[in-house]
Amino acid sequence: MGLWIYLDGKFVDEKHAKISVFDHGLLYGDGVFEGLRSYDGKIFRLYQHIQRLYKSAKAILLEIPVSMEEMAEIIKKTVKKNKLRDSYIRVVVTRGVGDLGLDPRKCPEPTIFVIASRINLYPEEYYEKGLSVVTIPTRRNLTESLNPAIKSLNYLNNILAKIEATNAGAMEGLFLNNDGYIAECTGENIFIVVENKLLTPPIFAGALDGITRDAVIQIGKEIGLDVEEKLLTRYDLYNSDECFLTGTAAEIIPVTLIDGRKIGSGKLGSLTRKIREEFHRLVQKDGTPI
Ligand code: PXG
Repeated sequence: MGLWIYLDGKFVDEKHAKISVFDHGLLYGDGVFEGLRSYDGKIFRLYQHIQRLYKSAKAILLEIPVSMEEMAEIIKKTVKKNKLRDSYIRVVVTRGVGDLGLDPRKCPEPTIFVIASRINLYPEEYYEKGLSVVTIPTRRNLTESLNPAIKSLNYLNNILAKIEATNAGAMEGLFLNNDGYIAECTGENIFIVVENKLLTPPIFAGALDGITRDAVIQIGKEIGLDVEEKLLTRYDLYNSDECFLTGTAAEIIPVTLIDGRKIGSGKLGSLTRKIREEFHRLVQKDGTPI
């Protein structure tokens, strides 16, 4: 027996969890999603993720046909049904089935599915030795075109970036925005440590308003760092003492090489280690019980 997938009001075996070839999520990437995580039976920042999902949906004029409270129940039930305590949860809402034209008015009913499974983004050793990251040629989507704050099903911008990073022999790709400032990585936000300062690009630079990012900003303040959201250049990154990425899937992972420049000592830095320890404490303590 595989996983139980929540699909439009029912739990179905993963083999039978199928959606139509006429679903506009597939035909046009017309939809939104979230990636959450549960730790020891508690979903980290559940309501923050749900709020972001509904904001993404609102931005694309997609009305999710269940309330936020119902969505929370659906997510909790999906984790429970799969008897998972530590899980990665994917929530997807598409425009639904329509015809072969773009017009969303032809899609009367959004499709909703939730997958609760596991994820292992980077091999464990990289959490100690750090990732190598390269700046990639593709620029982050323009805010005025497809706002990176929308977690839409159209991730081609990110996928192209990932391919470019892989082709360059790096583990991750660093996006610049169209003005040349640092935006984020393909599926993670970016931070640097400079002396006692913790710096990260503002959301308007072309980053997702990351929930891990938000938790790290809170942790940074709690441990006495000066936290600042600031436009950053590659020069700032190359000359930082420490650099790390944040994301639900990756959690907190150090970066020790950027475009061939060694960052700080070239190993996991002490503040990154400290922030990661605090983050692990937070996810075990906080969270909505399933
Ligand atoms: N930026 C982007 C573009 C993301 O997709 C983050 C930042 C981090 O946000 P959170 O809220 O998770 O701290 C994300 C989310 C993957 C994968 O498999 C990663 C994400 C989403 C989907 C898949 O690498 N990260």
